[in-house]
Amino acid sequence: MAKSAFITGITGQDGSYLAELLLTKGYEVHGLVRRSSSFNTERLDEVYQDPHTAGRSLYLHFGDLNDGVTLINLLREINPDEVYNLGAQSHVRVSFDQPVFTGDVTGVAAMRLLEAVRAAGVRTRLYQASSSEMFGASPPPQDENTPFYPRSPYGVAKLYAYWATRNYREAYDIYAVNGILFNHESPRRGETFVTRKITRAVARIKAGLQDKLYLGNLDAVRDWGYAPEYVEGMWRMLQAPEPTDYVLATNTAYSVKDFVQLSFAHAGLDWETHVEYDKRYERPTEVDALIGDYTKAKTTLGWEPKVQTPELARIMVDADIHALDDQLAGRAVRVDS
Ligand code: NDP
Ligand code: GDR
Repeated sequence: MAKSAFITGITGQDGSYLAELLLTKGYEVHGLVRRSSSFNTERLDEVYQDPHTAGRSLYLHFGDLNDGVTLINLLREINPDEVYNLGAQSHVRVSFDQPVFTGDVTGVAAMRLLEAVRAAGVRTRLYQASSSEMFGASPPPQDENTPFYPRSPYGVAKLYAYWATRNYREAYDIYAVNGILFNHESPRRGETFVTRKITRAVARIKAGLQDKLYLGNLDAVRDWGYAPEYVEGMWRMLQAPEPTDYVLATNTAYSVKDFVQLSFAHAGLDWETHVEYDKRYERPTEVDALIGDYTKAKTTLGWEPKVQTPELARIMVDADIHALDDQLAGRAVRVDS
C-alpha cells in the first residue's frame, strides 16, 4: 500500500517541493491549507489535482496550526505514516513586529501538533522544521552539538519547538526528528527574503521597471543551499532506523553583499549603481554568521548538497528574468477549475 504523508506549510517554498518529491515517490500526500481571501496555492500549481480527478494522490485540507481540534481530526482521518511540520511565521524580521503571534504559530503550534498526534492515537513519524536561527550568536561552524543562542523571537520560538520535539521523542517514544536546516532558497522563495528580493530586483532593473534596491545589513554571512535538495534530506531523516536530529547545510560562507554581487553580475549589471541602504531592514539583534557542518547527515543519511551559492544565485536570477518576461508578454495565465 502507498505510504501517506501530512504536510503543514504545504503552500510554502519547502512544502511545495516536498509535496512534489513525495508524489514522485508514490505517496498519498495531504496538506494543511489556511483559508485565504486570495489564492495561496500557487506554488502547488504544477502538482495540483482537481477534487474530481479519479485516483488522485494530493489532498488539501483547510485548517490552521492554531486550531488543535482540527489537527486531531485530520490526523485521525488521514492516519499518516509521516508528518512534516513546515508551517510557521517564518520571517525573522517580522518576528520582531509580531513576537507573540510568532511564538504561537512557530513555537507552541509544534507542541499542539505533537499533542494532536498523541490525542489522535496515530503511530506516525514526525519531522520538525528546526532552524539554524536557533544557533544565533554561537560562532560558526555550527553542528548538532553547538549551543543554542537565538537572536530573534523567531529563533526563540523555533527553540521551543525543537525541545518539544525532543521531549516527545524521549517521553512518549514518538519517532520525532528535528532537521536543523540552514538557509535554503529557490525561485519559489518568498519575495521578502533577501535572496529572492535581490534576484527579483535584478530582473526588474534589467527590464527597466525599477532602478533602486533597498537593503539592510550587507555584511551578514549565510550558508545558502538549494531548497529541492533540502526536502530530500527531510525525507531521508524519516527513513532512518532511529530518530535523531540533523543539520543540513553547504558548509560555505557568503555575505549578503556577495549574493548581491553574484546576482547583479550574472545579469550584466553593476550593483553599486542600484543598491541603497535602508535602516528599516536592519534587525534589533542580528545573526552575524551561520555556516553549517553537515557531516552527520552525510555519514548517516548519505545526504550532500550539490548546488552551491553562486549557482543558486544564477538559477534564481534566470528564473526571475523568465517569470518577468512571461508576465510582460501576458503569458502568466493560470487555469483554475
Ligand atoms: P514559507 O514561509 O515559504 O512557508 C511557511 C508555510 O507555513 C506556508 O505554507 C504558510 O501558509 C504556512 N503557515 C503559516 N502560518 C500558518 C498557520 N497558522 N497554520 C498553518 N500554516 C501556516 O517557509 P519555508 O517553506 O521557507 O520554510 C518551511 C519551514 O522551515 C518553516 O517552518 C521555516 O521556519 C523553516 N525553515 C526554513 C528555512 C529556509 O531557509 N527556508 C531554514 C530553516 C527552517 P500560507 O502560504 O498560507 O502563508
Ligand atoms: P534569515 O533570512 O533571517 O536568515 O532567515 P533573510 O533572507 O530574511 O535574511 C538573511 C540576511 O539578510 C540580511 N538582510 C536582509 N534581509 C531581508 N529579509 N531583507 C533585506 O532587505 C535585507 N537586507 C539585509 C538580514 O539582516 C539577514 O542577516 C531565513 C528564514 O527562511 C528563516 O525561516 C530560516 O529559519 C532561516 O533563514 C535559516
